[in-house]
Amino acid sequence: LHIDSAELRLVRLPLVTPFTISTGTMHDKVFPLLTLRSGDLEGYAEGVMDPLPDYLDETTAGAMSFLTEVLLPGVVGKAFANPQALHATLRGWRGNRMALATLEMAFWDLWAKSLNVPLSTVLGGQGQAVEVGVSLGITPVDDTLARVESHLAQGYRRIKLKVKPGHDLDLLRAVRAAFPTAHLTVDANCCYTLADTALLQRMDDFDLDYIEQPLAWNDIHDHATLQGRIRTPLCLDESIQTPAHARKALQSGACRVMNIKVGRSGGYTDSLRIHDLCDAFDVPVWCGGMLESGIGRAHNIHLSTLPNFRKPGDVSSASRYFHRDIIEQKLETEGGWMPLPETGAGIGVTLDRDFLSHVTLQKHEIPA
Ligand code: OSB
Ligand code: MG
Repeated sequence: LHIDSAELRLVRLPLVTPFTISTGTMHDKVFPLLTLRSGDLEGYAEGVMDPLPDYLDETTAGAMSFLTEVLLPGVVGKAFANPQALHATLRGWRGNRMALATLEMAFWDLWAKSLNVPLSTVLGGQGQAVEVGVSLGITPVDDTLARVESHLAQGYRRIKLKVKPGHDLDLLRAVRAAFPTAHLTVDANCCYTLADTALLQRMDDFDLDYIEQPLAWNDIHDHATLQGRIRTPLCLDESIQTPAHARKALQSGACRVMNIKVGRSGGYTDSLRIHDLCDAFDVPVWCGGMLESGIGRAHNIHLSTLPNFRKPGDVSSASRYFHRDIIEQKLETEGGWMPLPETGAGIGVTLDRDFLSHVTLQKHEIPA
C-alpha cells in the first residue's frame, strides 16, 4: 500500500466543561490530526499527547515537529505491505510513543480501507458495540454525587472518580454511601507515593474495582510493592507505553488490571501484544481515553472489540466533551454501550471538513 501524501493539522476544540485531574485542568483539547492518502483512500488518526508534558513526557509541539520533519517525510512516497511492515521501520526510535502511534494508527485505518473491512475486523475483534464507563473529573463532592447519579441513570457501567491528595477518602465515603452497589474506580494520575501507603490501604474499604495509576508514571517497581500491600487491584495506565513495560508489570505483579490506550502505546501492533500478554497472565484490560475527538474515539471503539477487553472502557459519548465534533457521525452511548461506527471500512467515520477548517490552528502538507 503506497502512501502518496500526508496532511498534518493541529486542531483545537473547546471542552463543554473544564476537566480537572490531579495534574491540572484542561479547558480545550488541542491535538495533531493526521491524514495519510493512497489513491482515493484516506486514513486518519489523532495524537494523544498534551501541549505540556503533564501526563507523559511528550508534548504537542515536539510531536508536530517529529511528525512533519522526520516521521512523515520518511514514509510518504513509500509502500508498506501491511501495518507490521510500517511498524518494523519505526522500531529504532526511542520514546515518542504517541507520535509513533499517530502515524501507525492512520496507516491501519488506510490499510483496513484498502481491504474494505472495518478496522475491528483486521484487529481480530468481535461484536457491534462495546461496554462503556465514564471518567468524572475533580469537582466539589456534592457536584460529583449529582454527576455519578446522572451517569448511572444513563447506563454507564462503571464510574471512575479522579482523585488527588485531600480529595480522596472523603469523596469515596460520600459516593460509596450514596451508591452502595455501583462499579466504582479511582484514577490518581500518579499523585501518590509509597509514603501514602496507609491512605491507599484505606481505599480497600470502598470495594473499588481497581485503583488506576496511583504512583509515578515511570515506576512499575513501586507499583509492585504497593500491590503487595493492598487488596484492591491496581490498574496501570501511564506506566505502560511498550509491550516490555506490560511484561515487566505482569511478571512483577505490579497490577491486576491494565488500561490500554492505543495512542499512548506506539499504535496497534504493540497494543495487540500488550493485550495478548495480559490475556496470557489472565489480567483483564480496558480501553482508556484521552478526551479524543471523533477520530481517536472511533479508533478506541474498534480496539475495544478485542476479546480481553473485559471491563468497561473510557469511550463515553462525544457530546460529553464537545458541542460539535470534527466528524460527521455522532458517537453516543446507548444504555452503557457504544455502538461501532456503521459506515463500513476502516474506522468508519468521516471528517466534517467545513467545521474542521474552522478549528484548525496549523496545516502542513507532506508531498511525495
Ligand atoms: O488518565 O485516563 C486518564 C483524560 C486526560 C488525561 C488522562 C486521563 C483522562 C481520562 C479521560 O480519564 C478519559 C476519557 O477520554 O473520557
Ligand atoms: Mg488514567
